[in-house]
Amino acid sequence: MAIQTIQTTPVAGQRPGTSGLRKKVGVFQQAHYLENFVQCVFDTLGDLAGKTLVLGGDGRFHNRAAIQTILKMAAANGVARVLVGRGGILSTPAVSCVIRKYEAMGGIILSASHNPGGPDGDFGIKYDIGNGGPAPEAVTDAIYQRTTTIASYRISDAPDLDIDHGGRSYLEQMQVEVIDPVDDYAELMEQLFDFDAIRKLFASGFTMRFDAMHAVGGPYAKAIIEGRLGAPEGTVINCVPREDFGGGHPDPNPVNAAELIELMARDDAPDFGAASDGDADRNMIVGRKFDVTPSDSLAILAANAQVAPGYRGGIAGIARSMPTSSAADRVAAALGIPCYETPTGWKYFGTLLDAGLATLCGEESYGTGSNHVREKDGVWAVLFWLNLLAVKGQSVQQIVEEHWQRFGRNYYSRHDYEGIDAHAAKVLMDDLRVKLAALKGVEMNHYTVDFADDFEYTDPVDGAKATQQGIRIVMTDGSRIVYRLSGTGTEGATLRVYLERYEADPEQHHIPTQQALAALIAIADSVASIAYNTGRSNPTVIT
Ligand code: VG1
Ligand code: CO
Repeated sequence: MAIQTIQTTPVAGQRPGTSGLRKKVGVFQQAHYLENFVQCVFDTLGDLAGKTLVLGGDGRFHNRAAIQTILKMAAANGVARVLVGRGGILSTPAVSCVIRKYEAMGGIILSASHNPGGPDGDFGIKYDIGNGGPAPEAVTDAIYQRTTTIASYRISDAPDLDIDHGGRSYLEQMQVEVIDPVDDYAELMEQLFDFDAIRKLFASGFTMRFDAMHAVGGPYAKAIIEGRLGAPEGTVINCVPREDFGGGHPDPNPVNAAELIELMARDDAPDFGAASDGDADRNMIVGRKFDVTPSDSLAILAANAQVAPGYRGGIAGIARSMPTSSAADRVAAALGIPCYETPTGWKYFGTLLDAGLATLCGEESYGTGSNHVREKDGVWAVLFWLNLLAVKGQSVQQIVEEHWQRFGRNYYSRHDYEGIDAHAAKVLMDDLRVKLAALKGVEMNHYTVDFADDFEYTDPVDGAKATQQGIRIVMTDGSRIVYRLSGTGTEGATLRVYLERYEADPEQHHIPTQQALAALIAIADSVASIAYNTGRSNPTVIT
């Protein structure tokens, strides 16, 4: 065994997006591509002597090969110890949990999350820092800068390591410990939620279907929900992580998890339905014949946090991404706690959680989480709902409708225009920016524009600034239209249009969502000339 220094040259385009570096598998398979990026991560971290690194991924195609490469590079760069999930498997929240529990320097997660996998699909890599959260922009910027000048990387020529059996071994001087992917995480969940109450709920005949979408949430949901909580076998479906996610799109929304939605729409549907994404940090919550929007889910968990032992002492604050509906703000106001509005991406919640300013966080994109780790957490959200259902003894629909009665309903929808021409998307956003100032006071479709701007954020803890985080048009009644370009896609551009309208009157709480938002949808199209600019008359995905 020897440590090699391999000459290389910079590869263009290695700037991490909303959540890590994501590219087609074929790009990651190019010579030096992964190695360059990983070396830049190590170079940015500085002295690695004596440090522990956590390593795992969502099991998608190329995961195992990438794990071996990274192990050999970690050894060659002087990392003291790596904790790697057995089979190369660790969900994103589990990596966060393990980093925190073992006080690791950080972790590398191999995942393109909700993006499709397989040889023709996407691959991705992201770095989590010592608090267990996504590297903040200062770190990802430094990594990116380094990718533009890299000249060599270090790697051991040792043979591949056995990662399929637990236990310790050595690679060069580095200790490698293969850990059970689920145990530490399951133990943490047991501390947060009332497992006895949930066990009783299942024992009483309560039925559930959890669709793991052939992704990494499967082993966690199976071990916890069927194993520790005693739900009958078959409660968790599609629970073996597959390299291509069974050919599906592991994005738990009503469009991609159509099979679950169809099941939940039947008269004999289970009491509760849920799904998680590729790396198990997203969650979808479904009742019988009733979908819960992620924005409502955050608000409802916040309003009822005390049902769970982990939050019995109350919550300090809530944080939500800007495009997420303001349903959580109303709960925060009622609780007399702050609600923070951050740019899209979990990395912006880390400082608020570390400082104890926020306890619960959420994004409209099916992401919910808390200060138990520093990533969003799909299985956690599902267990929180189970705890809530066990304590309340009501249906999902009853819980949501009672919430609306108390706080009002924030009608909410996101329209995605996927895979549009990148230049056309840029033109659309640039044109919108030019129009913003003139929109103030303009009346359209019975709405009057209160203000329109490009969202900017200054982190209240460390003062870091983020600009151009989404264009918002806010109406005098608080209704909003937000436009953003996705930072996770790998083909062309994706335009996201977020729509929100508040309705206090319970008599008006049962309008179909797209109908309730029709006037705003029309304004969104006309102000941004979406059809004209993108050549699309309809969104590709509506959630
Ligand atoms: C999307 C979501 C964002 C989420 C991100 C990562 O980003 O909108 O809310 O944090 O995905 O989620 P974008 O830039 O495409 O809108 V995941 O589950 O891919 O880690
Ligand atoms: Co994800």
